[in-house]
Amino acid sequence: MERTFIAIKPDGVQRKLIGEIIARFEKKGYKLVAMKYIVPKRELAAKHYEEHKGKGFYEGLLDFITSGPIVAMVWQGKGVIATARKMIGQTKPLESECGSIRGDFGIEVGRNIIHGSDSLDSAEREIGIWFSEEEIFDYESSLDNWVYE
Ligand code: DAT
Ligand code: MG
Repeated sequence: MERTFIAIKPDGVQRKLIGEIIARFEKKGYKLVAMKYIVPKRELAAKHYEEHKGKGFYEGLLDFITSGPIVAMVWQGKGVIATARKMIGQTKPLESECGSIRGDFGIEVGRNIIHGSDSLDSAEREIGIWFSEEEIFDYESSLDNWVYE
């Protein structure tokens, strides 16, 4: 089953959006299979955002993502990578649809609340950076038959 890496960034935590965000993914029908609450080390953040190395916002992005606790998660389910990106919205919150997380709760690109993997390759890469196999729990849920036909 498909998996994606989702992180509630320091602004999302400070803004008390942890419960709201987790509830949206739960209510959609996706399964939380891994979660940790951490202040990321700069080395970890740099690995996560290595595709942006050299860009003007890169150092500031690392400063921000390492500035406080974040909620790192793996969510599992059919189509979860693309659907999570829809649920999250566009990179710039002001360009995000209302109803999406960034569209509903954010204004600035540097305070856009949440991260989500953008492809199968990045999902696999990011999950591998943040979690070991033993930290991911693919359990059976009695709700599975009510979510999937
Ligand atoms: P996304 O998080 O939607 O995948 P991205 O991968 O292009 O967006 O960029 C990663 C993060 O970097 C993004 O969530 C916020 C920050 N960022 C991107 N573009 C930026 C810009 N032009 N100015 C400031 N921060 C930016
Ligand atoms: Mg990205």
